[in-house]
Amino acid sequence: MVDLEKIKEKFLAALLVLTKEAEVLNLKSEYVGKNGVVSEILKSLKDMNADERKAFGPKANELKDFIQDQSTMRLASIEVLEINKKLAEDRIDVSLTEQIQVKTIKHGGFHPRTLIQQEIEDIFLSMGFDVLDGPHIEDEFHNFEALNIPSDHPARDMQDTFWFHDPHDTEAKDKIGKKRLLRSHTSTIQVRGMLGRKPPFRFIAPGIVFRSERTDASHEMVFTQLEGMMIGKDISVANLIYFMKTILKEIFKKDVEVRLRPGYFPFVEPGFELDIRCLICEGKGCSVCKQIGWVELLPCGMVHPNVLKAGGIDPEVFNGFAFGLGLDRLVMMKYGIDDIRHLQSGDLRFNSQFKLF
Ligand code: FA5
Repeated sequence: MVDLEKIKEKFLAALLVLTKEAEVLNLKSEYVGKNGVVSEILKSLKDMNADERKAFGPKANELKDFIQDQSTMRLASIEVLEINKKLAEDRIDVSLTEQIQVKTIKHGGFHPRTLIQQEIEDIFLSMGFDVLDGPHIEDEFHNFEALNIPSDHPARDMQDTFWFHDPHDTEAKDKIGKKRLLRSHTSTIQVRGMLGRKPPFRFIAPGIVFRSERTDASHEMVFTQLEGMMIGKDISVANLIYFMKTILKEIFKKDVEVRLRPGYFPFVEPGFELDIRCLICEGKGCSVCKQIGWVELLPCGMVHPNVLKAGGIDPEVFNGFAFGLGLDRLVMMKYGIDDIRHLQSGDLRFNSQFKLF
């Protein structure tokens, strides 16, 4: 009588070292295949007498089932091993890809205007200002009327505005009765900002503006301003001047020479022009400062009562200041850029000189 236990042990010892699917299938066939060891034993049952068959038959069948089950389990574990091996081989080596990128892809840099704008926004945010945005396509109310510049006011000619209609055609209005234009300054945001707030408040609003102007070293047709407004009680010109100087010191990280002179803007009273000593020529005279050694940078003033009224604020109770920083000119002064047109050139050799991402 064959020893089924020995056959079982031999099968198991052989099975456990196998690592390939084909090897397992071969082993299984050696035992329970058509002419396999166990299959032959089962065939021999018919030659046994009834008692032997009764004692041996179930054990032989159990062995057959055991071999089949063990083979199936081994096949499943080999499949898992192979999947894991494949995953390990296909793993993406991120550091390798990066090395390749460094060689083949050039990294860009932030535009210098973006760098300065972010820096200024951070300074103002740290002083409790909100940062607002506004539409580039404006109506004449926000660009002029709300700023104390009615349609017959000569100050409308101070900024050569791009209109969507003939500005002299009084009938020319859009479907909802408004004359549209490309905003000529960020002061449009003053009334928009005031209407949603109760004093005291303070905000800045950076953004591009559009003017039909002849370009030169310090003038563009599309340029950037940064509007600022602070409204509260008992705000004075001294506060305004201190504030402007502090901001310039923060931006330039050193004392810069500035001068304040009277300036006329219908939306402030009194109004000032704050000029900076030209840092391109150090005041000697160049194309940026038009040979005068000073650059107009930061007009400002105390908000006119009519503007406060347009913003829903009682001028008898509250007052405040506003300013309109020329951001492109500030960038020029900070980085020593001698022509504003470089900023809009799109020339990557220019842009890549500044801080990388
Ligand atoms: C204004 O636009 C006023 N809205 C500023 C203001 C706001 C005054 C609040 C008082 C209170 P102005 O036209 O001067 O003002 O322009 C402001 C600044 O923008 C200038 O000092 C200058 O730095 C810059 N700027 C003006 N025109 C150009 C231009 N064509 N190209 C580049 N920068 C310009």
